[in-house]
Amino acid sequence: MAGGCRLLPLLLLGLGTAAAGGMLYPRDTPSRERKELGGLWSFRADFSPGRDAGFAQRWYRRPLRQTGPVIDMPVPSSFNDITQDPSLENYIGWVWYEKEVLLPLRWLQGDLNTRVVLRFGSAHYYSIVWVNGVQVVEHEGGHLPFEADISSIVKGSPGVPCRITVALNNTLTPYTLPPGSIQYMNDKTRYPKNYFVQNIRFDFFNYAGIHRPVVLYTTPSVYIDDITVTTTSSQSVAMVQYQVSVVGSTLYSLSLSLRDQEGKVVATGDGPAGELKVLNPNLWWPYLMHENPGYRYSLEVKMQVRVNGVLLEDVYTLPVGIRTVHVTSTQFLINGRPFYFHGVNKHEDADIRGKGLDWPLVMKDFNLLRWLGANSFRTSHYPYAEEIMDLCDAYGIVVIDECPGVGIKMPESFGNKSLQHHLVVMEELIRRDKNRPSVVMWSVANEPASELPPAANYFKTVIAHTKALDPSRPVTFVTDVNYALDRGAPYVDVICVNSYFSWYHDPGHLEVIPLQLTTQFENWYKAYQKPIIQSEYGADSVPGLHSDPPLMFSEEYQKAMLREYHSVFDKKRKEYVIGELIWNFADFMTNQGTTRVLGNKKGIFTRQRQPKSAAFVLRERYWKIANESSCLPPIIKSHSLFLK
Ligand code: BDP
Repeated sequence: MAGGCRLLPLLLLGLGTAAAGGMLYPRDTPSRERKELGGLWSFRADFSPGRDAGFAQRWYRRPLRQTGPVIDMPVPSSFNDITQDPSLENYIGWVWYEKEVLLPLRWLQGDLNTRVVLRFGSAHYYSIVWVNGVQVVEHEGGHLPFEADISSIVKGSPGVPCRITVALNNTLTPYTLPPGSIQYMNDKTRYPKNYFVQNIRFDFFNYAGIHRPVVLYTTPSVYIDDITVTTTSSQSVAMVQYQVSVVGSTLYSLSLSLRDQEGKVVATGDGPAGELKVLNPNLWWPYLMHENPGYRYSLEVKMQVRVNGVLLEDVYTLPVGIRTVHVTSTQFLINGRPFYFHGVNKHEDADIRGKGLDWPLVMKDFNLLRWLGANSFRTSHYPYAEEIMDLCDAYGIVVIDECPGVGIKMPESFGNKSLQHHLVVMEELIRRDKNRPSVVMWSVANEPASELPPAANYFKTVIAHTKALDPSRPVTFVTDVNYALDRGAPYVDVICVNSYFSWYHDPGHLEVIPLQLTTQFENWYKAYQKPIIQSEYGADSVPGLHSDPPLMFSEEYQKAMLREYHSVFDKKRKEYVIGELIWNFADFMTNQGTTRVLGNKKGIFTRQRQPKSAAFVLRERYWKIANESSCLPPIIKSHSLFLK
């Protein structure tokens, strides 16, 4: 099986451990260096019956190639689609990765003043990491970073490559996020011995592997561990509140300077907490709301400390966007101006690399988003790579940042064990993304069974915890439950509703959309008086399949469905509907099933990022909305000017 004997005790240990310390993105600064560990790693999937041979034989104690055959595996990437082996594509259990790396001597020599940290952007789903055979970190969860200070291990052997071994398990349980379950097929007349499948209640392929960059980076032994920034502003003056935590000493001094994009210092401060005053601030504006969207200052934080007579200095530079977010009963305000989400839902998904970070793909997606006139997306259904989030900050793409709370359907997934883990995941997500101006709202889940009685306390607790961690942003979760039955909605700031009229309900009947959608909005608004986002709507289309009159799965049907929805959005956005996010930006891979043709085909782009007819409909609409609602002079309303 999927390492059942080995996996479960680890998960029990891992659950509920609060996220400790900071998780600043590793950057080169005058006091820090980073070394990328991407490329080919040695790899082996543990096909032993219990999936536990790697632990029994302690594969981490020796080079992996000495314990059996290995193959080359690219990092970052999912492992599933890299080989021709179907059993690896659908593999469940422990896989092993290994990389040997030579560290620069200057990191290791002399005193212990350099700290060496090994950091994973993400690895799916449960990771254990060893360096030179010594376990350095365990982490549960597939979409958030984790790291370990490995200084004491690597300092002992300068000039010798250090061996990084990772054991990774993609098994999901009712208590993981997302949840899943292993089902044994015990009918010996129908299935071979020990046959099992992994059941999931979410609609994307459970890709696994080291999905994001692995880096080694250095800091001094006394170092800036975390920075938290929040901003308030009026037209002519903004305040940047900061908090800095330093680890390794209490006798340090801190100085801060905020520079604009020309490099001019606009404010200075000192000490671990305070406020910087910025006169005539350049605000961070969303794409298409301003001629210079995504404006970010640079906050340079400098720490100095004397250790044994030696002056140590650590410098970290954080991009800072000054903007405010407010929610009223009918509007979503960014910098005091109404913001209408005209955007998409995405996935981290592409041919061959699965969910692995891929720069050409990332850039193509941002170019398509801006071509489309999309000003926002939701990170359906898990946190995306930090590199993607950086570009949202830089280009002014507004983000609803969603945690991996997708497919929470089983009653046991609402128990205390799941809840405690969910709280930790929110801590990890907020720790990572709290300083990002593009993130305007947290989403704690997608389509949970929020009609179940325990959902009330569950979401009340998760949302309260999220707000306590970050009082500066609204919180939501995305529902597909009827307004009268949903038990989580009382606790959200914005109602996010998914509906698939004429697709999953009344398939083929486009004519029901206006009535059903209008009723949906009116019911929700009457019940809660909160603004509403249509957080998903869509229809599958097989590219190149045409039919007029429109029939399901044709490109014409997808377009016609859009138009029906849009006519209702146009009425209701004058009232309290504050956004529309198409499902989905691009076709993506799912588990195999009778309703999935090589994956989900609700993309307006194909999986290879070519436009279907619906993309042009949406593009015309998004640019029209942007032009209507923008206060920009006409000259800059041409989309090419926004492509920087
Ligand atoms: C919604 C889910 C999304 C699915 C979509 C679909 O939130 O993850 O992919 O339906 O079925 O319910 O296409």
